[in-house]
Amino acid sequence: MYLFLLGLFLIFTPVYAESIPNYDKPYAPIFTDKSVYSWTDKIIISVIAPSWNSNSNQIDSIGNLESHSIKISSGEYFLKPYRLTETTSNSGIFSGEIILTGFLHDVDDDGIFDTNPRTTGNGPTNGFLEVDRDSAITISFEFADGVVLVESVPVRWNVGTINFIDDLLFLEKSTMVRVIDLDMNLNPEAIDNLSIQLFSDSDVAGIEANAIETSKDSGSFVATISLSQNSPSSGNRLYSVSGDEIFAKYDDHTLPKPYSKSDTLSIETSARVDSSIPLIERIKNSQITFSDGLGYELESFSQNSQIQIVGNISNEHDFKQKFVYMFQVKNDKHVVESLSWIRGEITSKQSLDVSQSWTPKKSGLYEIETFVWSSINDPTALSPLMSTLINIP
Ligand SMILES: [Ca+2]
Ligand SMILES: [Ca+2]
Ligand SMILES: [Ca+2]
Ligand SMILES: [Ca+2]
Repeated sequence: MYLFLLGLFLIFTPVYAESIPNYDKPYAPIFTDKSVYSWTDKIIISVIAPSWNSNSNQIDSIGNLESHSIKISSGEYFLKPYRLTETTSNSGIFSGEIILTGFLHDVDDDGIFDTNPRTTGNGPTNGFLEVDRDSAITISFEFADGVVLVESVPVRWNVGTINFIDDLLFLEKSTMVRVIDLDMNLNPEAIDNLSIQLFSDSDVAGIEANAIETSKDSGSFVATISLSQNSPSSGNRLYSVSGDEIFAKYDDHTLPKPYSKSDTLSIETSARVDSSIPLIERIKNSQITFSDGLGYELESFSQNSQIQIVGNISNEHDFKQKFVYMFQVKNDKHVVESLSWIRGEITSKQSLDVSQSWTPKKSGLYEIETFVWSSINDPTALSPLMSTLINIP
């Protein structure tokens, strides 16, 4: 009885030829290099199928047999059979790639289509496949008779992002603007580019800068621009003055649902432009002097008689500046007896006298401090603090 069963087992156990997989180990997961793709991406496909490594001394292939084919499909379009080749002669891992070719679409609103949709190729690296915006790529492999492995990855468009690489921009220096829109990597084997509009408070017409893809397959685009107050806007140079806001705008014509395929969204960012001169050197604050009510310089002081404290600031730079000039009087116990300020704007190369009256009520030693801030709300010092000691007899 036992011998009879064993005999049957031997008879019915199939014996495979070298090129046919081991049915007892139906292990062949399919992998893609990303979990989501855009419409013109490259897809790298790997299939782990050790049982298809028929010859450990040579590179084997899978997918090109009619009986055990690989099909790569995007709905109505497909590549079949598609051949994948072993990564090394004994790896049992098979790989290949295809390039998605999207559909006819104008990505920059110039009236000209920017894609070349086509479906062609039989592997392992020459495949091109048309694909729609909201679809999926399905890879199937008939691993063994009646055993079909399937992997599916979604394809969709993305909303682009834009940002300045620096938080604060400086005049007469260059800066970079970056757009990330994976949908604009129209050719994953070449550097693509797109245009960014830039304008400033001082030049609302602005410029159109060309942003270059950072590598062949990054979908990240960078434009280098310079900001100048001495030259008009031209090329990648934008006219602006200190204090301007600089705007960068990218029009995304490749938007995901719920947008329609023909929708456009302007993606914008802005940054403040500042002079490259350090803040503390923006305004020159001179030593104070003292005068009487008629403007004559005071040689001595006395209790209960009014003193005019006269300060002077100058703007040696070629841009106008807003400022707040502060007077502060402290007694010998460091208690503030008087605090006042003058708010104003100083034009380029201008010198301004600022004065404030003060009447000492008691004798003693007083410290008079003057300082310049950019505003009451923004206590950024535009010059070093100046301090003077006076004695009231
Ligand atoms: Ca092999
Ligand atoms: Ca176009
Ligand atoms: Ca590219
Ligand atoms: Ca997009």
